[in-house]
Amino acid sequence: MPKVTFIKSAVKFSDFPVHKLKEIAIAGRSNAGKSSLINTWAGGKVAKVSQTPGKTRLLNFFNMNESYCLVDMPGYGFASRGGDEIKLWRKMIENYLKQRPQLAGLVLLMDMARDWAMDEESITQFVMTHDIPVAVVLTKADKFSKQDIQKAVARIKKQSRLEEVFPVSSQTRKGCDEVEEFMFKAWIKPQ
Ligand SMILES: Nc1nc2c(ncn2[C@@H]2O[C@H](COP(=O)(O)OP(=O)(O)OP(=O)(O)O)[C@@H](O)[C@H]2O)c(=O)[nH]1
Ligand SMILES: [Mg+2]
Repeated sequence: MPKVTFIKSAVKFSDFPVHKLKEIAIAGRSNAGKSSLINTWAGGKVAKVSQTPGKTRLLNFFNMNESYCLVDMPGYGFASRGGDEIKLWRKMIENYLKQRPQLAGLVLLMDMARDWAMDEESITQFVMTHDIPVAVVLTKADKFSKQDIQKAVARIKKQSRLEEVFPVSSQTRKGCDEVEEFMFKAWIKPQ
């Protein structure tokens, strides 16, 4: 089990942790299961799982195995926050990208029940323009049969045109270690 420890929360560059570790951003719609996945990797509660989704407006930095850093990003996509939300989110990512050359990859989480949508497409395009690789993690797999999980993976691969699509359940831990292994091997290890 990876050793995950909370470093700090930050909004602006001056508050970001000072380190040379590579960083991997964990992004996705509110309620997608970002914090839950981090807690599953940790084997305990290090990230806040929101009762009221979409409350987190901060970047939360976590140390992963003393070897790299995970950044839990604020969720996007709550209608109540209006159409400008994705723009604000984009602006925050843009600032983060400009100021964090150590960003090594983006893990985009989405509920397996959902289809790839404009928000996911827009973030992926934006990040890939900056040469940051993207992998998709389909969450809450415990709610689906094996066959439906396979179908969902194929559907999202087709819709997103991305190759790396992983099904996970933070409830059963299934698939979570595979994602961790992928991130490390593909994005961290080759320095
Ligand atoms: N069944 C099931 N529920 C899950 C799973 N992962 C997360 N959830 C539930 O989904 C809800 C949202 O989880 P969070 O981890 O807080 O989601 P988040 O993406 O961090 O949300 P924000 O911080 O609001 O952006 C919680 O009620 C979790 O218990 C999973 O693998 N299976
Ligand atoms: Mg969260």
